[in-house]
Amino acid sequence: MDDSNEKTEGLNRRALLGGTAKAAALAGFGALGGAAVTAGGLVAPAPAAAASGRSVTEVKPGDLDEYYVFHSGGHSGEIRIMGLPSMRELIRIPVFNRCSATGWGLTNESRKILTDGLLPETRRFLESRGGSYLNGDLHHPHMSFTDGTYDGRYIFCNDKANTRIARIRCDIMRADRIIEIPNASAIHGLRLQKYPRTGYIFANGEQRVPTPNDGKGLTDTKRYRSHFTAVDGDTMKVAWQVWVDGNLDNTEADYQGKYAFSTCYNSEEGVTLAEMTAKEQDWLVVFNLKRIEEAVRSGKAQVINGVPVVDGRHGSPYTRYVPIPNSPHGVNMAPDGIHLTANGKLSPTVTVMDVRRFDDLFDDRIKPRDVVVAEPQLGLGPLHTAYDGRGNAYTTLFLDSQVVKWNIDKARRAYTGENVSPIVQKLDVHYQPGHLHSSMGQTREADGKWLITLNKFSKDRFLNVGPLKPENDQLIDISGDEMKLVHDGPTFAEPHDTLIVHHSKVNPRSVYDRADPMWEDARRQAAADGVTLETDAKVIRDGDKVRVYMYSNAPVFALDEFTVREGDEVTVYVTNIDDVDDLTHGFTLTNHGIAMEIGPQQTSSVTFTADRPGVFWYYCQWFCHALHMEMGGRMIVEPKSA
Ligand code: CUK
Ligand code: CUA
Repeated sequence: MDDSNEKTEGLNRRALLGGTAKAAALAGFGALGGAAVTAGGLVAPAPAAAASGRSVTEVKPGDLDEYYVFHSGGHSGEIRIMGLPSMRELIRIPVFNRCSATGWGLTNESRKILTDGLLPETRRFLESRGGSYLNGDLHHPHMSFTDGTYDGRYIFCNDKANTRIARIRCDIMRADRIIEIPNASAIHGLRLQKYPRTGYIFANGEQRVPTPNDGKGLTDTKRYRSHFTAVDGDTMKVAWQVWVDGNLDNTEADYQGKYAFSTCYNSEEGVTLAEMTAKEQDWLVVFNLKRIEEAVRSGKAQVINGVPVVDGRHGSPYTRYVPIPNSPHGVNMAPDGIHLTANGKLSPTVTVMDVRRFDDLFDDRIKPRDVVVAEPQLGLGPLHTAYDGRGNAYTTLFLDSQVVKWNIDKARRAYTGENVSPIVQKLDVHYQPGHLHSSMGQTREADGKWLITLNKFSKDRFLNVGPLKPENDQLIDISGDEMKLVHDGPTFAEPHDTLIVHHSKVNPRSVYDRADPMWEDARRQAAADGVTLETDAKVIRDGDKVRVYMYSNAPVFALDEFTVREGDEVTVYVTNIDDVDDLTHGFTLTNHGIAMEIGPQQTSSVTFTADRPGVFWYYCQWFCHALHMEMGGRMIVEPKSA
């Protein structure tokens, strides 16, 4: 497609649509598959205009990628790590899901992480359901910051499905703490304090529910509240919550450590789609961190379910509401530390605010809309914006199936009446993009090299694999004046957001530290049993509880058999004493639904009831040695009557 035509025509068409944009958008959301064609009026997209000749995405065999990509797994509940520019998937991090390969959700160590942070009533609810949730909906992974850029300590992410937040240690790429957020419902937007450090994790409870949600006043929607939550990232405890008007969507933080921001839809506070979209304007809520902290410190917050909650609805000193057209979705801070964009979703506009004006707004020297410095019309269905650090912004247009590159300064000038178009280029993507992310783009070190758009539909871009199609994550080279589409990347359900982190920021271990806190319980139990995890192979009987300790050293388990009695509760501890890069063992117990990874220098354990007499082999499922197939042993279960 000819971009230069698209540039001029695009704008006119959009201007023409202006008043009916919302109707078109809503119609489009109702018929997603054809939305690009019907709502946008576009002709069929041109084939991928990949870089002609040389491939900029090629990473030669044996060479390493320049960036880590931490890719959300959406309702698969996991995170994937990819390399960029190759877009190769490198590994997966199980978080809210169960994992057949690693035993996440099955081992005692992972179950502890999955259950420890649940609220008491949730634990009761899950008791008859295996003790922990099986699913999660992971939208937003973000790396911890120090001084406005990534520090490689942690990745934090949300679970919209079950109102949780997880912290992942970047040294081992495993979650070490998962907490359920009280009072709130459906944690959606999640961002981190950028300055001076993380600090807070800001999390939006998207759904409005009665507070407390205790079965009283069920249909009295006036009692329904959305909760904005700040969690202390060091302790993983909820620091405070704020009630707001409307439904909280996405969130963001500034580079000064003063404010957090959330987009809200449903300013109508309706409960049906028609009610929720009735008004032409919703808002961005600005949270004044100092004032909220001060209120909590001086006891002005009410404590609900153990959490200090302040009322930040209209008129409170803690918040300000900036009207934004219409049902805004993404909110993105520019690396210049000045500009903040709220993306209109049902409005073809992106609203640009100058965060330096928020002090005046809180002191009531200016009106809420006075913080707005630009509001360019970009196209249909703007959802998220990324930045290149050179003054340009890139916004996904969900309904138009495009990314639009635009210039912030020109948008500001146009807003003051100057006759200048901020739009630099529009590029077709395939199809219906949600999030997009630029390399280091959510830090003050944005380097303007790469952009990934996370497209919700792939349709005809890949071999047909049946009714459920992959998503399509497209890589765009933004290093030049023009955006160039260079790679199509199929992914399984469903990346909502991603992080592009320069490899220099991340430095994981290759073998575990024997002192790792992850298997603290195993260490304590072994000490009580007089067992040394690294050197002992022992079976300890304790009533009808049996603890089996063994270590593994390619290609053998230290125990090639152990005997228990039918009905025993058996815990198997395996310590991998191999101290070699990439030498992971596994422990799979046949016909017991048990499998777990044991990384080099790691201890893993699993507990089950040996409820059938017989001989059951266990084996190592991680190919580790020329004699890997022989690495196994027998569990002998004697019948009760014998
Ligand atoms: S949300 Cu999915 S496209 Cu959950 Cu960040 Cu915008
Ligand atoms: Cu150990 Cu395969």
